[in-house]
Amino acid sequence: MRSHDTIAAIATPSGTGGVGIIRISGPAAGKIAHQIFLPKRTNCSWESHHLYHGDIISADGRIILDEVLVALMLGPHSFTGEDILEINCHGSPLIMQAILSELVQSGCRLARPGEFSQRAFLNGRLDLSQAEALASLVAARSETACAIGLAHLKGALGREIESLRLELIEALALTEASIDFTEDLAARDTPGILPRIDAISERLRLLLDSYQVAKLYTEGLNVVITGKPNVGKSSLLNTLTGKKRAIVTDIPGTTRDFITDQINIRGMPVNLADTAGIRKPQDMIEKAGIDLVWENLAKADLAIIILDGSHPLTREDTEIFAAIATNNYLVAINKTDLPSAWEINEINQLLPGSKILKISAKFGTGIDELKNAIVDNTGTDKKESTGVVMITNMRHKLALEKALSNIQSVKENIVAGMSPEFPAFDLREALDNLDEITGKKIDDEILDKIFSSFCIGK
Ligand SMILES: Nc1nc2c(ncn2[C@@H]2O[C@H](COP(=O)(O)OP(=O)(O)O)[C@@H](O)[C@H]2O)c(=O)[nH]1
Ligand SMILES: [Mg+2]
Repeated sequence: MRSHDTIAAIATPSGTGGVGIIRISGPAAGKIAHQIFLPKRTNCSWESHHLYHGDIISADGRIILDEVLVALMLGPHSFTGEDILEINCHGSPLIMQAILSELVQSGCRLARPGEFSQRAFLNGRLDLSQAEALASLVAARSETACAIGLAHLKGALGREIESLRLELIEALALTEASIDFTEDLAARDTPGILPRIDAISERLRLLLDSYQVAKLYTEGLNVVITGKPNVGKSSLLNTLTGKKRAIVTDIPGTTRDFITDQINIRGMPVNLADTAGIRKPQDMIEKAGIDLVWENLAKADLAIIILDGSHPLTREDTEIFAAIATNNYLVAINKTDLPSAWEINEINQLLPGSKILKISAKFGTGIDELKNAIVDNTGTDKKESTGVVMITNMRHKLALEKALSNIQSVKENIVAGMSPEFPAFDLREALDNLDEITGKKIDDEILDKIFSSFCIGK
């Protein structure tokens, strides 16, 4: 694809910084470079992918806008596949805006969000899964999310999809061969077809399974700290985050709002929420706070039930056990720095098989064990080590689910003794669904929607 217009955008975040980068891509990039850049040395040869030192000057040549380093990267060997000019100027928003205005005066159009990546995709420099990986890499909130984004950018997902495509094409070729040469033949008579189909569906399933785990590393694990008033929920939030995030007092019912913060445990972002203590509410505000707890508990990946080890258990504690028993939870007995008022086996019967930890939120004891238990509870370490390519993107998940359902109908039709046209049809559908992931076959409207969620300048 050749674009007719040349686009420009500030690629670095808004605000002040040491350096700011402005990107220009399109057919006029070279001409604009000559117009606005005055090299320090007279013999500037404008070799591709070389940095040159000089000034950016206004169109009339009278004002120096900044002293910069510029590089011209000639297509097709550039990020977008087009000619690109990159200006490294000083990171002042005023300077960057002035240069951008000058570029617009010289004929550039302001780039839309994601337009550089969209051009890279349309020029075959990246497949769609790689372009999307760029956006998730930029937005990643944990080391693992970065690693997954980088692996996809390097083509890991694209290669897995390509290899699945080849398997599908082979299965389709075998099936179609029987349509062409034999009449009244059932698809199940195609040699070796069923084991192939089973292998494909197993690989699709593995990719789909990776979504839950990868989602934890990209979006984080949602943990709600719950329990009756005064057991130390807010103290635990503060100890886990290392900040005075929530107010701690010995007055029951201090926390009324839903207070959230994020920490990182063994590379996993954990979204923590401190909540109002659950009891019979004493006023409207407390009731609203407690209603919010129930709402959020229903959505949480994990609840931490806090109990006060220094006071006897009460009906409020056991009511929480009863209400939460269907959730995924851990029990933390707090205030273990004080003499204990009850024995663990009192709750073993009420919450059989649950993981119970002893902590002191006030003095930080048992906190590392609790952090480990939070991540162990997700069971991710085991799955991570299987070395499967992981998917993190909802669009990819939906496409893979559709492909898996196509493959399931292929199998059902083969087993039911249908003629080969039926599985051939579903195999083609499965191919189309996989092609949506890499963008081999995709609607322009969907493409525009995908790229419009990217940052400007990417
Ligand atoms: N001794 C002791 N006191 C604690 C501990 N954790 C919290 N507290 C005290 O218990 C009271 C209630 O704590 P808070 O965190 O506000 O409880 P919440 O109502 O569950 O949020 C405060 O006086 C805290 O200082 C602990 O581990 N040991
Ligand atoms: Mg509190």
